[in-house]
Amino acid sequence: MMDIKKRIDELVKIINQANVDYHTKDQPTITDFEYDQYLKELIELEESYPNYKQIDSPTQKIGGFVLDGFVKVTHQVPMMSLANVFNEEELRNFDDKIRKVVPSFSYVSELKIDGLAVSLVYEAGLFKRAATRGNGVVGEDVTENVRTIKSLPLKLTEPIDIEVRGEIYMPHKSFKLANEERMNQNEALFANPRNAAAGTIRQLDPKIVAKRQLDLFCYTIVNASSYVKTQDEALKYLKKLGFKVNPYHEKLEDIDALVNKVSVYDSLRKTLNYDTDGVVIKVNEFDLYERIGYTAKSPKWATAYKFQAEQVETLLKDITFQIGRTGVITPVAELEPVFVSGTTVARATLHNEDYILTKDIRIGDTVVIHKAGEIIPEVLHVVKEKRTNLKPFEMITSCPVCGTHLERKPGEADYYCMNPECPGKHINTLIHFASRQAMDIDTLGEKVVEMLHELGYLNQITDIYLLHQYRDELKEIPGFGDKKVEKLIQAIEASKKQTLDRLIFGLGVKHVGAKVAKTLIKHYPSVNALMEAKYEDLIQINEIGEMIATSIVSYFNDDKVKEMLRLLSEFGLNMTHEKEESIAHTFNGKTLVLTGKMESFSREQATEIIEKCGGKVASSVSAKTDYVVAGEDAGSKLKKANELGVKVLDEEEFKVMIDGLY
Ligand code: 0OX
Repeated sequence: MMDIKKRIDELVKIINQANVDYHTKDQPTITDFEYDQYLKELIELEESYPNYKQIDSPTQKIGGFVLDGFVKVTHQVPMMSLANVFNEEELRNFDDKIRKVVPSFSYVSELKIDGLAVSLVYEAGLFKRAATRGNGVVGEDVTENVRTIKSLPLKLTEPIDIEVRGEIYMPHKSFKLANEERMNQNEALFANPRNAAAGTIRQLDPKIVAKRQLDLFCYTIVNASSYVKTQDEALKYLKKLGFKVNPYHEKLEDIDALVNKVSVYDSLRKTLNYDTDGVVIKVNEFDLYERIGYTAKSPKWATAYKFQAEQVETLLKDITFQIGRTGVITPVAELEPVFVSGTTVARATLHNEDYILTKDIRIGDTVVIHKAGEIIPEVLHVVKEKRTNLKPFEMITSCPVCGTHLERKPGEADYYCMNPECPGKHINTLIHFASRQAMDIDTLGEKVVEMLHELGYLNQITDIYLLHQYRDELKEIPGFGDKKVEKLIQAIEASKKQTLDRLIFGLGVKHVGAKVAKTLIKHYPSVNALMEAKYEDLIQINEIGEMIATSIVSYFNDDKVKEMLRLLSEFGLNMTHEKEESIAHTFNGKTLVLTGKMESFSREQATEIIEKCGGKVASSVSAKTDYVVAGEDAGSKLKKANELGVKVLDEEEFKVMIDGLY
């Protein structure tokens, strides 16, 4: 037993150090593979020996239980915000005011991170609580979410009581991934990394937060003068304690030094993998703070010099309208192409009618554009002096594709084409239906769908399953040919066997992403059952709220949808979900643990097969385990199985037992 405790201690040390090297210092010391192996071993040991779980165990960063809501927290010391200055004159004014009160002092400049402020409480060096700023006096307890941030130290290098503040942000890479996922889940995209970080920190499921890869820079010690004398020392001390401190800060003798530096900070922006929106300047000496004083909201000894976001002027040639899969109509600015923040931009979103009217954007205007979050092109405002067009924008009233009258729902900013037959919708519906996460018809990608749509072969989902009738014609299309058409038809045929959740997700029901589809089929194991689903029953399901339930009921109640599903069933698509218990198999009701590498199956495939047989796959071996399936290089789990006398199956034995199921 002592050995196990020692190993757990050792693993905690190794992984915590690896986290510091990778996430705080940006200098990885072990490979991702080694990291995963250590973490896996630690998770297993902690599951088997929960008494030995360390208080600063890195397994806490995976995200624990789902929360009911966020508890309010009153900050011991209010969280102040920063006043802003936008040019050199305002910056010098800020400096003048201070010099009137205190004659001699220095400054510290810090890169301003564009995220959301958070306060972190440590007791005896251990992470206890994290809270958002809220209104500055009362924030929300987001401890469990912040705990998942890899660079957050759970244990400081000194056993002190301390409250620290910093900025949570979402790196560009995580932002891109988060938006890709939202796109796949049929959800509205985050406008910029700050919104994404704020939205993520308010997630009730810390596991989702862990996946989103937020990060954190710390910059303030509350009651700092009890620890150090200057901000410069505070930053050094924070670093020493184990916090991640942004490297771009320095001590400056006077305001001229900062004026000379602003452009350096500004040009850094393009090279960083996170958003910054300015430079923060703070008086360095803490003993001067009381004398310089505070306004109601912010200290007078600090200010933020805000960068001008890179903005360029260009001509708005036209406003076109894009129709989404759900029928939502999005106005798009067609621009004279310009170079901004690293790429040429020719189109930018105009969001919705209200956005255009509020900013009074008109076709022919010279507009100023930027990239929100350095990524998404956006029209900021119009250069009114250059206006020649006197005709204000008018939202279209009918669908640009099918001509149906558009509807704006009460309380929503968007217009919708409600015609379920609208081909404009269908092309997106078709692309989505065939996509990897849905029916996975890999030869039916976006370009092929577009082409077949243009040629009149594909207008709605059911047309996909009629394509084989046009085999010979399709082979004549330039770029298609024999092989490609045969492959396409085979892939379409194979898709008929896809699981029900993929079909449901593929239909593109508003608010029904891949995850919701998986949940749905557990409760409604057939398309017919779903068509009968009642709103009152749907909202009883965890994960399904009023919005999703309403959307499901209204989708399946449509006669056209019913007819489409009837046809799909007639074509031979799988319309049911086999409940696991229905198969009588040796693994039915049994718990299996997978370890090592199998030649013929990936972990996911093996899990799927076991679940099909009615079995369950657990991550660690215990007395409750019925079988351990051991592939090549099986490690500690195999050892444990042998110690506990759990039946071990090698790959061959496993194959025999699942004969016919793979
Ligand atoms: C930042 C940042 C924000 C201390 C007292 C008022 C503001 N976003 O990077 N705030 C502060 O300082 C607090 N420093 C920063 N670097």
